[in-house]
Amino acid sequence: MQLPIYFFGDNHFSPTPSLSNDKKIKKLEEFINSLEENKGSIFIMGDFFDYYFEYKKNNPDYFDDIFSMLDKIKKTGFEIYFMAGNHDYWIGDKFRSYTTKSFLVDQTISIGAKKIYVTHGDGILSWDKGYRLLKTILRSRIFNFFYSMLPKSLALSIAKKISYERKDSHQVNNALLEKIHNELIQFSRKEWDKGADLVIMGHYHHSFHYSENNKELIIIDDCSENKFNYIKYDGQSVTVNSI
Ligand SMILES: [Mn+2]
Repeated sequence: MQLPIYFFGDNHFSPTPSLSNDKKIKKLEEFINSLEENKGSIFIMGDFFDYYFEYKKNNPDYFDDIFSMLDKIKKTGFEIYFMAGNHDYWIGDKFRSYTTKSFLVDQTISIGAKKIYVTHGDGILSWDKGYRLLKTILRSRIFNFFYSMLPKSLALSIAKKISYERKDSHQVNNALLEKIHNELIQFSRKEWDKGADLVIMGHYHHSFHYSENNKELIIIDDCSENKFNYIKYDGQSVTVNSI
């Protein structure tokens, strides 16, 4: 993996056109153009798409603009890594071909001075039990097989409904937020004990930075139409930035 590494995610690009979606695509372009280097790595941490399901053939052209942008980034000299989120787990060979490597499970990256544990961040909380079961079902081969048989327009409308109802929490009260952070710190401690220096995740759509004993947890905020949040790791240190 080339340094520096830029981590971001939760762009939630929509399969249906909208002004807000166009603005988000522009923001991604603005971010890419702002990079001073012409090589390094882009690490997309999941929920890049609000909905992505890849068919064996005849895929809808919802994301062609984004694919051509990924193509351009890669041709510039950047490597592109992708970790699936809860909205875009159903990637296939087509999407993979635009990335250097795509991951369906959490990764530990050992490069430079730090060991970094990367996760999208869903399914960690103790009260997510029901969700974890749903996650197993939705990711199963049998579900994928039957879902892929549905007419594409029906599949999209079902997905939109699920996505709408399961929108990752944007607004939570402070008491719940504290509970969430405590659980994510507990989760991180396990990875720190296993040797990670830094745990990074997205999914929660806000930023949070915690450290103890030289170990760190960073939750990266999302990439909206107004603000593109990212982390830069240069092999020595990590900075949290936005554009
Ligand atoms: Mn998510």
